[in-house]
Amino acid sequence: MQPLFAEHLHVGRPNVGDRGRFLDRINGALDRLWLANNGPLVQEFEARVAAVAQARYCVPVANATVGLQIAAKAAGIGPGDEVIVPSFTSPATPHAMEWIGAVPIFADVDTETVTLDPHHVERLITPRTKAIIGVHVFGRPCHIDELSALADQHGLILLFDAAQALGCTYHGRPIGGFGDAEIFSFHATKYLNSFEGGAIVTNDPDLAEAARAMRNLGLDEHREQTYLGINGRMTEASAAMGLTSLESMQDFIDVNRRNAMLYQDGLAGVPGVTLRRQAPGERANHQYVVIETDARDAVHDLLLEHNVLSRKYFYPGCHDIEPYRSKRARHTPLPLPRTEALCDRVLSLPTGTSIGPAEIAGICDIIRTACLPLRQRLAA
Ligand code: T4K
Repeated sequence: MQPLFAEHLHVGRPNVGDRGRFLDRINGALDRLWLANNGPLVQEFEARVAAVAQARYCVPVANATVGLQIAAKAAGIGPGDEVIVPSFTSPATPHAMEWIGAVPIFADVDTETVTLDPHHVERLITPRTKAIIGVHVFGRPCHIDELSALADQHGLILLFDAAQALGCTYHGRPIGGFGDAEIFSFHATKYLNSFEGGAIVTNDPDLAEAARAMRNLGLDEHREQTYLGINGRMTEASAAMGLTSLESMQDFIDVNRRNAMLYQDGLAGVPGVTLRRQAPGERANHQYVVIETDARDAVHDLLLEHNVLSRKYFYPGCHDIEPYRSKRARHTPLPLPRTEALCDRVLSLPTGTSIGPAEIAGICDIIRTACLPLRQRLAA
């Protein structure tokens, strides 16, 4: 069979902004001989991200995983503390907690937003619970009001894994200013990338100060060793890319939005396929185009035959991966029926600036074929 596409199409193809601006920044760093340790580009990036998020403080870090670890420690989460997280997320979310000795406890999601179901979270709260981490999955904001009320009522820390949600809003306010802190990712596969990178954003001065020191081996601004630290520093090269990406942020979002609409039209009427929607009335970054279908594996495999590398984000659920699967009774005290159903049905499709109308039309045709009843498919 001749594949429809000669080259691989990827879900996470990086968006690249103005190369000239990026190279100028890199040259500046080389001229200054300042490449790491909170250099001027990192500081500029910090200010820009804080402005986008409308948060008082931003602490750029090497990636969102280490950002989650640092934010959790800075907020006061420690060994043995139970932290309620969704299972429907990147392994980065629970792994970051497990690495600092905390105990991820998996909660179910609701099917509309695929983010933490606050009712389920409430049932999981015990005297050992220290925190809740909501994840704005595919950029769709969590039930922030309900989770905030729960956190207040039970005296819990509330963090948001906002790795996928830069540029999205909740009740019209940018993601980044909610809970005790939120954590962004600028990994190459995110629509706004800094090669690798992340940022902790918060309105809490103490948390910001602790996080700033912790990312630098625990050294505070006076070079006093005040905290247990780690190397979570962002480099100047990453900040150069991040700043350049920020200048094209709206262009990237516009392309993503156009692509999402093309997929919506192209998949209309395909039996058994639904496209995940963004929150009504909110601004979205549209960086993930996600379908749900019972024929997920057939769709995935046929796309692969045509060189389209779709991604099963998130499959399996984190409660079903090690080290959590072996200690299911500890990490998953309640069944997660909605997560399990979702994990078997979701598929992320290529989008971003390397994907255009022709690619999307082809991908939609392949999906339509994969969803035909077998007899019609063989005849197609
Ligand atoms: N929380 C959430 C909710 C997250 O989604 C993530 C990351 C994190 C926390 C942690 O953030 P970081 O610590 O990474 O900052 C990818 C990304 O590696 C990961 O960052 C992301 N979530 C996750 C959803 O997706 P993989 O294993 O699927 O990525 P990979 O390397 O297979 O790349 C995906 C596709 O992109 C491939 O087809 C190849 C293509 N690609 C990739 C890279 C890196 C390119 O074309 N160019 C590239 O430079 O996890």
